[in-house]
Amino acid sequence: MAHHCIVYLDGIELGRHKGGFMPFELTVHTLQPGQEHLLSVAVDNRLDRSCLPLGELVEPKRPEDASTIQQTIHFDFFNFAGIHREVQLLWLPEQPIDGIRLDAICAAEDPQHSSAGHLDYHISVGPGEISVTLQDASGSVVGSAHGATGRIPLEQVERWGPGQPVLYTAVISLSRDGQLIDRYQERCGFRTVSVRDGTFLVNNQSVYLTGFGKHEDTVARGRAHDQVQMIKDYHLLEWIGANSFRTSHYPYHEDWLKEAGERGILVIDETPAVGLWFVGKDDDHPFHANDPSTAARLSHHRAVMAELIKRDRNHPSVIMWSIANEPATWIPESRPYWEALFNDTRAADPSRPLTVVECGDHTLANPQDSQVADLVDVVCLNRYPAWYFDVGRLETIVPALTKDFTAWWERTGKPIIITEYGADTIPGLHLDPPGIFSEEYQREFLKNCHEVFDALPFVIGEHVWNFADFRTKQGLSRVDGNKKNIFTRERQPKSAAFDLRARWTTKDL
Ligand code: GCB
Repeated sequence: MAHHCIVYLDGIELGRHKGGFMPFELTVHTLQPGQEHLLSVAVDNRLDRSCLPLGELVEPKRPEDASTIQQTIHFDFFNFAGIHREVQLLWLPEQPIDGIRLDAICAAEDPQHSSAGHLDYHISVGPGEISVTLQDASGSVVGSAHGATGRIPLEQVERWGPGQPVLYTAVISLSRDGQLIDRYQERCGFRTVSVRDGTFLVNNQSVYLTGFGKHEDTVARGRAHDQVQMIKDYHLLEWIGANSFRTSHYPYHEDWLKEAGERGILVIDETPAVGLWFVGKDDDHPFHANDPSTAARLSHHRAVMAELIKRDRNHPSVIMWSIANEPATWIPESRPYWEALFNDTRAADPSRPLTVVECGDHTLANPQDSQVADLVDVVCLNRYPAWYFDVGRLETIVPALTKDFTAWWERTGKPIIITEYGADTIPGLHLDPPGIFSEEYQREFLKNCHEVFDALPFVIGEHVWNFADFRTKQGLSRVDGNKKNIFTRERQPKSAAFDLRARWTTKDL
């Protein structure tokens, strides 16, 4: 529900929720079988400085403006209003299974062979007896345990990994007085993730990430989830040879993570913390300790981070948490904000690497000033050479990026994923020599970037910005939305799609 909602039953408020992308539940005890009820959901997509993403509600400054408050946003995707995910009425037993945490543990060593492992589980539940059985990928039961918290040891586990979607199924049953009350099935996968010596390791094998930053954005549905479109997008990801994507710039519908698990696709899972940028004047930044919206936003950010981990931690596809996209990391006063979030996130999930995606302006987001460079496990950089800087000058890409990335590596010793790089491309516009906005420019742009990535061993992944054209607010630099993408909004390929497919499906990266 974007971004605030109030739920009413028969006109009486049941509850409310802030935050547009995560599910929430409300309990109702007054429904009667055979009676008609009216469930209403009121949504409000206005964003203020305490929200994520961050927005501002501004008093009109000029008499010719309408007298209503105006919404400004500091992010580059359309602020769709409405109900974007399902509203479901579930008939549940009293005190049902309320939360399932599965930690599928296996040793990092010996990735080629199956080895011993165990499933640690924790079920949040009221009174009753819990039993858990674990089935392997073929459906055979391989272990079981009783109690709300427990461990199922396994002599041999088969690993989940990129392109290797081996999933187990935990079946959790709740009984009371010998009666089955509730049952739930959750998929899980045994794999390790770590960052070591400038590499990203899955099952102790180094992985080079190929793929995209995406958006939940389609012509017919805006930001609302569409299962058919999602499957189409997965087919395109597989066709082009992408092994990963980032849920830029907010948590996606959970089906995206489930499907990634079923297909062996790796996901960088991002919060809606975008737009933490200057708001108005230079000294009006979002980290002022004496600004009440800073404290409100930090507490909301901590809450959405916790919600995200709770919802997504069981998915083996999630290999890293992205705490924010393009915040003003160079502001010294932001340090306590980041420390709080990193401490929370590491405590909640010590098993996954963490990142904050640094902004595309390398003069601001630089390794000397970044207040998160020492906190992240992987440096994630958005970069737009020969576009927002030196526009049209493709020859600047190799020297500029080489210098920039080398500085980050020398300062941090951490591997780098390029989480965004791209140039707006109008499909069907052909120019020789390659001028900006043409398909030729996009191809040359990518070729030059890839030359740098291939030459620097500490660059461990490339996510093109973006997968498919998407709607944004109107502005002089946006012609019918953002066009930096490899597919059109209707999911037809631009010329560069074939270059990427050749690179990602044949090259040993
Ligand atoms: C960025 C942002 C992304 C924008 C992109 C662009 O750095 O992270 O949300 O869409 O630049 O195209 O300007």
